[in-house]
Amino acid sequence: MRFWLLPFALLLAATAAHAQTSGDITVQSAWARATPPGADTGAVYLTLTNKGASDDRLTGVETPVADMAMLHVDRMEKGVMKMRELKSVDIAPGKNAELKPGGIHIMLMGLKHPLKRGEHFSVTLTFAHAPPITTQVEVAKIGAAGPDMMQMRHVDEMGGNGH
Ligand SMILES: [Cu+2]
Repeated sequence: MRFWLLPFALLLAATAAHAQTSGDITVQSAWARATPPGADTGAVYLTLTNKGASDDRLTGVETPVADMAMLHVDRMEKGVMKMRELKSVDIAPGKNAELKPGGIHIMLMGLKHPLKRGEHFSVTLTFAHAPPITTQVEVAKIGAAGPDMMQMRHVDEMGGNGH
């Protein structure tokens, strides 16, 4: 019994570390790309879920690793990818708001040190209604399309060969 319970408990602990709930909002899968030496900007991606019955919004982000964190969205303008600042990100009731490459992201400006693969750092998210959430961001490799774990799953689906 002991031998069966131990891995199960570890699995639960790992799962809990990657999802945080505050009020009706849950944040999970927070990750960032590693940054090359000398870069002073980075981006954080994560998924927000609203389990409540009313609208909420992500309104602000703070992190100790950068001077400033802003909400940005990528969009094409005359064939050029540009980033626009967002005041907030809507999280509709019963829905996910996914911050991911090529879309909405948390822009880190004035990085205090490069983000290294395998490291973790904290971000604090503030919302229009839910109390603030502080979560850990996992740093994936430079140019990653997703967190390291998702990356592995992706490779599996592609039949074992990467990109
Ligand atoms: Cu940006």
